[in-house]
Amino acid sequence: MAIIEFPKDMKWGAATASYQIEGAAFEDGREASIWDTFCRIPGKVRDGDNGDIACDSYHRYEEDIKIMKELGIDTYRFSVAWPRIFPKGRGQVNQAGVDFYHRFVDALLENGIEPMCTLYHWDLPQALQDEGGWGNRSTIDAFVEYSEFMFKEFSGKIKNWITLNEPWCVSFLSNFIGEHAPGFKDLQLATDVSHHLLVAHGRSVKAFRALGVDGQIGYAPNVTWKEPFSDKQEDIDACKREVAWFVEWFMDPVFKGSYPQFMVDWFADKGVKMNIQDGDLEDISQPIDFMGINYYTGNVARYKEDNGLFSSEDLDMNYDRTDIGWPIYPEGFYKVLCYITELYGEVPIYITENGSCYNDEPVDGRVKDDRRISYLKLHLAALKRSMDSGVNIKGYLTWSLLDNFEWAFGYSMRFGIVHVNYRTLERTPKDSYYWYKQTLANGFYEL
Ligand code: JSK
Repeated sequence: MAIIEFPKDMKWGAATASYQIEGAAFEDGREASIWDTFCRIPGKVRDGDNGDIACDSYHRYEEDIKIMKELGIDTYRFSVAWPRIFPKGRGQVNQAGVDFYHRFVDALLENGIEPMCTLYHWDLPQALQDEGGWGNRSTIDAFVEYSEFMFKEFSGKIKNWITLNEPWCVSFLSNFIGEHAPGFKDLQLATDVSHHLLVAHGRSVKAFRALGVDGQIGYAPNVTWKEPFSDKQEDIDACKREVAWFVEWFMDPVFKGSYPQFMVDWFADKGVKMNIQDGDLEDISQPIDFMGINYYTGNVARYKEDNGLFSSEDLDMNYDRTDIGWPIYPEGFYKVLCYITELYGEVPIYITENGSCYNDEPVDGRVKDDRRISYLKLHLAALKRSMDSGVNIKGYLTWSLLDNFEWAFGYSMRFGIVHVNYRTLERTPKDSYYWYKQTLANGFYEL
């Protein structure tokens, strides 16, 4: 037994994203995003689920905010649906969509909850995809137009901004692995998308500075950790590539103004060419105020000739897995945070997502999700250990406030600390919700 205690000024919160919770998919002038389209392609999303209704938070946000207030969080991370603001991606603003986010943000502020706004959490307007989406540099300009509009409109209300959520998922998972919208399997396209996303991020940060917005801005890459199975150089190198796909690929350009050469070479060997224009890396490497880090899982891995993109394989170490099948690996959380700090210095970090999938259902009105509590305890202990090692953690936001639409898994995978009944839309706080509430109130917990 040990007491894990956090600094008094640490920020605590919970996170969600527009397409995963809002519903009201075609209300008040919102038009299609790439996820509306993708969900309608047979076989792409489990059980043919889609975000048409989701948690109906578009209509039930007052109830959701009551739940947050009762939980005692400082910060709520949500995302804005770009196609509610610009239904065609650029040009004509949809005032009804803008009004919704004003009502919502005002309600958060009235309840003493600090909004943290993600501008891009995967719901690209379909109209932009029709012109090539993130594969086309014109989407960069559309994103800057959208983000500038949001900065001006919500300046003074929203002080915490995140340009992009999980650029690895937006590029490689969506355009190379093909599991997420738009669902392509093209490594060149995915690499181009990764670069265009970073340029869009950098130019959005530039616009934020030029407008003199009062607040802080960052982005939220998802990371993992691969621990070498042995001290053989080939195992170490394989793990280094796997980690760099998430870390150095998306952070070196921002913090150092260059791509990691060993990865550029590796991709070149796969026939990938870097399509970088003059000024791109200067735009990308704008100073940011904080970095959001999303961490769920990691593993032990080793070299395996010609296996996958990086000649590596994950090992089955018999670690416990969450219900989505991801190994529980809190040590990787500690290691990757230390690694990031070693590479880029003591950049302020918010954990913008960390949490687990367990599909426990209510029994007599109670959800006994002690496995989620255990996951949280282990990861918060690793987080605390990283802070003791010099990682500059400012806050921790759990994924997710609510069970919600888990992308290609549809509604079958539940990450919430609050259960949602998708038939009645009833919310039931789980045991983990009460554990989190107590931990926030105390500033410590017993491991
Ligand atoms: C959860 C990562 C944002 C928020 C949450 C999914 C994810 C993922 C999901 C990787 C992945 C699949 C599948 C196969 C092989 C790669 C959401 N986060 N979430 N975060 N990350 N092989 N590699 N070595 O819902 O909206 O990969 O990948």
